[in-house]
Amino acid sequence: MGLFDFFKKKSVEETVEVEVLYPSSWENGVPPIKVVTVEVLQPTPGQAIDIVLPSRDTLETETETETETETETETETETETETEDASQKLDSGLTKTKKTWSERWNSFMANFRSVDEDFFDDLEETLIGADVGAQTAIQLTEELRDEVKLKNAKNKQEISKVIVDKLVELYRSQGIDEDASMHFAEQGPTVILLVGVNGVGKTTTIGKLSAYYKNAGKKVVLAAADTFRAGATEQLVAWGERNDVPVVTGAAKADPASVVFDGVKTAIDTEADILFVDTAGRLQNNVNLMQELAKMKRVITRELPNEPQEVLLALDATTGQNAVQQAKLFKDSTDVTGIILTKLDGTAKGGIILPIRNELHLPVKWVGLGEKVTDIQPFEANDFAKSLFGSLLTE
Ligand SMILES: Nc1nc2c(ncn2[C@@H]2O[C@H](COP(=O)(O)OP(=O)(O)OP(=O)(O)O)[C@@H](O)[C@H]2O)c(=O)[nH]1
Ligand SMILES: [Mg+2]
Repeated sequence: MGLFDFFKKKSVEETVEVEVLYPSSWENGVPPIKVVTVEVLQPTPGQAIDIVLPSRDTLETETETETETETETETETETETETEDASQKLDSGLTKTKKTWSERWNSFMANFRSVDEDFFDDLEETLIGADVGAQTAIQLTEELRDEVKLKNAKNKQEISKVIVDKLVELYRSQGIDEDASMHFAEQGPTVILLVGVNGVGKTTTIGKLSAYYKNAGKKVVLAAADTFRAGATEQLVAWGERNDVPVVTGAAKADPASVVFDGVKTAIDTEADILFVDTAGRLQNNVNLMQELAKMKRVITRELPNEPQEVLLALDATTGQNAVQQAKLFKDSTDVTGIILTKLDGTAKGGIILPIRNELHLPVKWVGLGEKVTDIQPFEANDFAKSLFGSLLTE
């Protein structure tokens, strides 16, 4: 019986069943009708009665058990992200970038009339606006001009597909000569240095990576070589405690190279597999910063001639093109072996990964997708491109 029928009916029953409908939770055109039992207090027409409806949450949980497809999506939002697999985490980490991409894409496509010069100009502008970098945008547009398939494409969907396929291909092909793997010493400890300007996420990344490698069965040691910033050592010590890994520290303003030296000694003496070195993001000036890094490297190499295997540059994705400038600065003065692009979850500028790879020829090895210890992933160009552009094709 519907609610209206119920009111018309002069019921003398104690309770009556009514169907309630929550328009907001319609799924696939099917209204989620739910039957609730209503207690009749005053079965007099026109008189107000209280109907306690089940909350929307209850309705959704119950509906989940009824339909299989809903079960999957609902469970994702309810259970903590721990159960998310890697691609879901990447997908949700890239939400902001994807949203901007699809907005730009939709407005670009909305303006589409025919594949002419204006079309290519608009495409170039759209790509630049999406932070893929001018060089990449021009290269891509040029290649598309010659693309026969594009000229033969008959409708918006086909055109969209040709372009997006090209973008995915660009990500994939850039990675072909790129060594995005992490390198480890054949014997003895591997030293991994984290460098980058202040606030980009070096210390947090060490926290995440030390948990990652500890879980993989490696013995990890940390060295708190940022003796410059007050609180930096404590921050790393906190990560060490959280992950149950030892942290080698020095006094405030102590020579960072001496902390590195102690770290290397500890790693050797305790037969650790990996020593992560946390460095300062800011010294008196950039020259000092680079000199300090060079000194740390010398100290490491003196003890372990093949180390450091990795000098990872952390870049904050939210800074967009600025990150590319920072990378150039570091690349010129340090032997950076790879990039960690942090805070992708906090930005719509995820497209920045293209110019970093395209213009700097440095492999992106990891992506940071949040502040939690598990919010880090090895960078996979294919997965990244699919996550970024896949939705454009289905819209
Ligand atoms: N949302 C988000 N926040 C992050 C990520 N990585 C780091 N952060 C946050 O960024 C801030 C700075 O991180 P730190 O690890 O202290 O940065 P740092 O490079 O060590 O900074 P300095 O020691 O000052 O040079 C902290 O609030 C982190 O929680 C990430 O992937 N996503
Ligand atoms: Mg730090």
